[in-house]
Formats: sequence, C-alpha cells, structure tokens
Amino acid sequence: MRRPESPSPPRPADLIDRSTDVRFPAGVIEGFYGRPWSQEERLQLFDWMAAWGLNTYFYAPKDDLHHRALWRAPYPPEEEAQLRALIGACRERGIDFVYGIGPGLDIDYGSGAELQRLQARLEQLMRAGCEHFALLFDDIPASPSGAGIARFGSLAAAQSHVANALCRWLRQQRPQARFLFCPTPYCGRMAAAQLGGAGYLETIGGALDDRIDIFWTGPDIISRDIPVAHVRDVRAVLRRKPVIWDNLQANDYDGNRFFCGPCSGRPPELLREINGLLSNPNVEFPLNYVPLRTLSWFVNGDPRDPRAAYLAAMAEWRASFATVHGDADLEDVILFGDCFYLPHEEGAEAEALVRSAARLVREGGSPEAARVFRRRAARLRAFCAGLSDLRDRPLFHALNRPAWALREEIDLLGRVEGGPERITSDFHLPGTYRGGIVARLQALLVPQPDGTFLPADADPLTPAVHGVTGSTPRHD
Ligand code: GDL
Repeated sequence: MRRPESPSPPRPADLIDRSTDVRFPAGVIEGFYGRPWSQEERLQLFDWMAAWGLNTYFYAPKDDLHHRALWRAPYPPEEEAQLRALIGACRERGIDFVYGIGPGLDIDYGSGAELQRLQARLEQLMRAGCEHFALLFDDIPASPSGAGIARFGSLAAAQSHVANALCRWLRQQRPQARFLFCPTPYCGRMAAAQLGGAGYLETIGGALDDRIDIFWTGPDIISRDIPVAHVRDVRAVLRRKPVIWDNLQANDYDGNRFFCGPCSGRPPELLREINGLLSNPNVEFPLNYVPLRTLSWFVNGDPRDPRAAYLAAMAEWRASFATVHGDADLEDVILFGDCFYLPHEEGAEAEALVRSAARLVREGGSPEAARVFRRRAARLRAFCAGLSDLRDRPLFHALNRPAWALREEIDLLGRVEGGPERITSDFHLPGTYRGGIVARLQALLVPQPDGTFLPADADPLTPAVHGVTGSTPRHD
C-alpha cells in the first residue's frame, strides 16, 4: 500500500500524566464487527501511529473467533505467531499493545475453571510479549440469570469478581500491566435503559479494583458529542475517569457508508477528564487516514478546529488518490470526502450538493437549478468514475461500493434536468435499482427526525417487478 506523504513527524506525544507517570493512552481500537485488518494493514497503522504520536493499539476485533466465540481455546501456532509479530512491531515503535478478550457470550461467572481458561489465554499472549490486557463485556446477553450470576447477586458483581481476580493474577506477574474493562452498558443511553440491571454502573464503580480502567463510548454508542459535563457525571458513578472508546467513525453498522470526517464534538478540555481516548474506526483500513490523523492532532493539543484539521489531513491524504493519469485535485477529494464525512453530518460541500439537488427536484428541473446542481454533481461524478484508475488498489477496493452508490444517485438526479414530467433511466430499473429484501423492509417504516418511526403509506409487500436480471453495466 502506498503511504501518503506527511510533513515531518511531530515530536512524540507528551502525554505523560506527571502525577502518576503513566502515559495517557491515545490511539486505535481494532474493535469492530467484520473482517479484521490484515497484518500488512496493521503494520501500516503502527507506522502512522508512531509518526503521529499515538501510543496505544488495542486488539479486540469482534470477528477474531478467539476473541469471543472461541475465547476458551488457545490460538493455533500460526495465529499466535502473527500476534507475536504485531506485539513486537508495536514495541519497536514505542506503542503499547493491549490485548482484549470477550468471554461474556457464555462464561460461567462463578467457575474457577473459567478463570483458569482466561488466565491461560493471557499467558499465551504474555509468552508472545503482550503486557496489557482488557476484559470486554459489551454486546452480550444482559440477562441476570446467566451462568453463575445468582451467586454474586447481579451481573455487575459477577463481572467485577472475574475482572478483579484476573487483574490480581496478572499483576502478580506484571506489576505494571494495564488492565481495562468494558461494561455491558457502556454509554449514557444504555445506562438510562438500565441495561445489565438497575445500579449496574454503581456496582461496577464500587466493586471494581480502582486500578482497572473502564471504557465508555459517551452519551451514545456513536456519540456525535462527548460533553465534559457528561463525562464528569460518568466519572462520579464509575469512581474513576473513563477511557473513551470512540465509535465516531465506526462504520460496521452500515455497509453502505464510511466516515472520513475529522475527530470532532470532543472539546479539548475533555482530555483532562478522561484516562484515555481510543478510536474504533472504519472497517476498511485505508479509509481511516483522516480520522486517525485528526485524532492525533487532537490528543497532542493541536489548536485547529475540526474542519481545519480535516482540510489539512485531506491535503495529506490526497496523494493516495493519484490515478494512472496523474494526481487528484484537492478540491475534488474534499468534495468526495464531504459525502462520507460523519454519521450525523455531511461535509460542507456535500451539504451544498444535497441542497442543490433538493432545489432541482422542487423546481422540476428548472435551468437555473440544473446549472447549480451540475456544478458539483459533474465534478463528483467524474471523480467517482475515475476511482477505478487509482494506483492504490486497496483504497479503490474500499471505496468502490459507496462511490458507485453515490454515482447512481447523481446520475438519476441528473435526469430531473430534462423536466419534471416523467423521469426514467435505463440504468435505474425496478428490481435491480434500490431492490432487495433490505430496501423493501426499510420502506415499511419511515424514520422521523425525532428518532421515532411512522408506518409508510405505500404498500411495499409487492416486489416492484419480476424478471429483471441485473443492472446495465457501465464502462465509463
Ligand atoms: C459497539 C461495539 C463495537 C462496534 C461499535 C460500532 C463498543 C464498546 N462495542 O457497540 O464493537 O464496533 O458498537 O458498531 O462500542
């Protein structure tokens, strides 16, 4: 993979907490659902992190079978060797490697044999050079009748027991080891819904060894903003500063989108209120340049606002968009990036495109509206079409689907320019365009801005058409 040019690396992050001499963990969680990153991608990541002053990599891919489903079984030798290589690569670059295990799907909390199995896994990782660990209980059945829970009185007490015992055992061998814990309710919304039972977080705050760090994703799983006041409230309950597990640019929940917008909605003062900030970003590794670059500026105290940071990071990322014909224009890269900005907002250029498209439709394709729409649409369309000539093939593969989907909509809207009477397109045919089970189910309930859903008017139970066998391929 080609590496985007970056200006001279900043000096390593000076994130040491002088009062405790512990450095502030800032970096990346590989903690999403879907295909884990490849070894090559992880090495690229570590190079970025070392150059940018990010000091912590947290290994917790949901779909590493041994992370959750097979948590009891040791890694086979070839996978252990891969982890050993990653841990070594982190050490060479001054990055802390944290290994996460998630036994919560089926652990028997009261069983000594289960604890020994967790210890055996940690031992395997310690033999491979790992020193820091995390125990994760996110996204598990939160039933109070799970195995062994009754003995402890609550899920929170049962999990605290396992975490404390494992941490105690670990620290006997590695007194300096970091140990982190992900609770079952890990955001404000889950806590309000009393996931894990009433008083879950209070119990955790009181029962968990106070040297164990606790993950928190903010007010929501995907938190647009993480206000200082929110984190102070959480800190009071947890009796320690949380470590932020930041899902702002995670995209595993929507296969049609990715997020290359900046670290934003996190005020600089937040850094004093937390014990670490780790980003769990896009599944497709090459799409994480800007999210992680802007994160590195944020945690290193760069005073740029998020949009300025985004523009600066896009200027660096642009080099990756070189095609066999030459370099990409920065304005085009920004227009495209703005279309895949952040979960709750498009970038400014994309917002302007949407507004011009809405006007085009509203005005039934008036010439003036068409002219304004075309200004951005034509550039964007050409840029999307040109992506297939990218020299950086992993980047192209990561972009192809979302860029294709975007181009389809731009093309269809272009048809409105001909007038409002009857919009047709040979490239947007019933069945192959916006077809399929997901689209039909989506059509049943219409999301409202306030978060509620209303039943749709139309009857989506009838497939739009039968017998159409594929969209017409394009060769541009
Ligand atoms: C989650 C999962 C995480 C996933 C993310 C975004 C946590 C603690 N757990 O709830 O694995 O990638 O949402 O879908 O965030």
